[in-house]
Amino acid sequence: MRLRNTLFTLVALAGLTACGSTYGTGGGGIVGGGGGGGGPVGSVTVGSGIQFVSGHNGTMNPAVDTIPVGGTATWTWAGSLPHSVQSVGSPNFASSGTLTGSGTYAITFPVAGTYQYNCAVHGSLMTGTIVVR
Ligand SMILES: [Cu+2]
Repeated sequence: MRLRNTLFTLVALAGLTACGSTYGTGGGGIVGGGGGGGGPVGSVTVGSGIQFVSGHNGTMNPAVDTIPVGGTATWTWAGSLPHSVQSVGSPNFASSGTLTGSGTYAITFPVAGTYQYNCAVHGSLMTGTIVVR
């Protein structure tokens, strides 16, 4: 009995690992925007000026959000300027191009670490950090 339960656990974990991968080399890792079912999340407003603004603590450039391992960060565009989200260094993640005015981008972070990002249009003028722990 005990062995059987252990096997079940291992199989379940293997399943999670296979499906739970987020940022990879390609576009995998983008979690569909909007919605947002349970669980803690990072929430960042993109714009309306040249800034990322944390929805948690109001920090900007860098906007600093701390989320738990496995948490999701969501960026929501506002304002009339074009912006994007792109990682600085690895792992690689990026919104699909530059958006203006509205739209969202979300990604799940399964591994603890400090992830810096900026905007492809505004570079070092517009930065943020996601701390995952
Ligand atoms: Cu920008």
